[in-house]
Amino acid sequence: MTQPSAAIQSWLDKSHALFIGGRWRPAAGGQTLDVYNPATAEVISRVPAGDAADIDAAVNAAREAFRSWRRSRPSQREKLLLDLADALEARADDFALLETLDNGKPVTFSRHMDVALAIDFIRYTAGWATKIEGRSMTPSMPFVPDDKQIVAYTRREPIGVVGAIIPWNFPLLMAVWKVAPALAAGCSIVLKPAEDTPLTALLLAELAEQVGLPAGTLNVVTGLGHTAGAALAGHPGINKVAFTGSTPVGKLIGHAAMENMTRTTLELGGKSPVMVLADADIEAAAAGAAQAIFFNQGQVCTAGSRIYVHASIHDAFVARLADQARGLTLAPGWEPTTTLGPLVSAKQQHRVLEYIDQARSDGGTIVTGGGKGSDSGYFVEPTVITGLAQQSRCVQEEIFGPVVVVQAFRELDELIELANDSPYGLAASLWSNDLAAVNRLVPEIEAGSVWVNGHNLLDASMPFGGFKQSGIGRELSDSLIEHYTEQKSVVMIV
Ligand code: TXE
Repeated sequence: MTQPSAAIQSWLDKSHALFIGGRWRPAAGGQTLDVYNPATAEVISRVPAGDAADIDAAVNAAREAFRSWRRSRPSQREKLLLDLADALEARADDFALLETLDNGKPVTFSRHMDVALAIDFIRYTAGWATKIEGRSMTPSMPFVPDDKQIVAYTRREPIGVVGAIIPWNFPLLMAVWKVAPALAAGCSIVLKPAEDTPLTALLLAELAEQVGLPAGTLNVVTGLGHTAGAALAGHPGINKVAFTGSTPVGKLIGHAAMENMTRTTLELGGKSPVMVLADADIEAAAAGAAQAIFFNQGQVCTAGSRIYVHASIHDAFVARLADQARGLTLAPGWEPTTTLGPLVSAKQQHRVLEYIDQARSDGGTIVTGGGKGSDSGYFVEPTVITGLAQQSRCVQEEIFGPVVVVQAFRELDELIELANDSPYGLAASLWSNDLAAVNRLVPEIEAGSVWVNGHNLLDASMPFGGFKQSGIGRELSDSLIEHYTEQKSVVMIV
């Protein structure tokens, strides 16, 4: 095992604190939460269990900071974000190892996906700070004397204090997906990381302090969802809640936010179809489909968890997909050869194994996998299932683990129906070089992202979010302008 460096070990061992108003302090109630290493089920650190009193203090600190931060020069905000990205880059290896110890994911992915993408995204978003614009209009208004002029324009103003609640599957990346747009737009923010994976958010706050982000602009409160999270979502002092997590919790948050007319963006669950047409390059499609479901142990909101493959190539495809699954190396994430780590928690492992049992009792065939694959830690083997009906739970519900169901289709109309037969609509991928078929399908698929001959083709410049119960609003791209600012119409008679 790669042992954490002495510096990281002492960071893990220290008494962690909440970051509120530029100061580090214990939770008001004095409680802590244990942080587990999912590969060993051992406690590796403890963080404060913040609750409503801490959320209140953090929101007040953020409100206070917002008074001057909203007037800060855009170029200053851009520079601070670029400094934050540089500071993150300088500690990239530490962040990657912490993410692996906390979440379980293979360290190669932590370093070259999670941390690398977080750095890129902060840099991309920094540039928007100086590009927030309004429009000028030429209204025709009655009763304005002819010798007067009407000057009319719109301003984009920072929305205010943002409450961000994030999940455990990409802890650092989800933190920066909320923190960077908020800060670029001139908002202050209270961040509540997931209780399972709070570590990199705390280290990120240390970097924010180091680069000189003004006190109170970024606040981090670790704690449980139904206490700290609920207090944040329902707090009248926040102007916007940005949430990524499960659809049921997203609905609770949406209801709570609506009480105060708090603006919301919700990035929720998914059950994304992978559609393999008859002409597809079968090797590439099987390798791509394996990546689509097994990346991050399947704990990805866009995971390609339903595969629809043309009946003429179904058996050959399933054989290749199963080979891909068997070729993965299931081991602790810190080993450099690991390609599939443990799931994040005992709860998640239990949930995923229950779905596999459900597939068995629904008459499905477990082509490969189906077990834990290890007696220690929260592992689940990469699992390929066939022979299930469209209405079975494993086809309809988000499993959030390395488990994929393959079904056959014959006609494109049938494929469209099957693909859209889901409460979710986050993403979809198509594997084909038949341009006529691809262009027939793209407009029909109910999903916020459609990828062709690839999966998870995300970039900071492309809007990301869901149709249907996969959420409300978009992230990435220029969406901070819509979701982190208010629009004001100004009309003058001069
Ligand atoms: O998610 P939760 P859980 C899905 C996935 C997974 C399932 C359960 O299917 O198996 O959800 O995971 C906070 N008020 N996704 O239970 O509860 C919580 O503290 C306010 C998909 O871990 O949604 C954490 O910070 N906040 C998803 C965050 O919500 C509350 C990623 C997410 O946790 C709260 C994660 C409450 N009442 C899970 N209850 C994706 N789409 O990426 C919880 N939280």
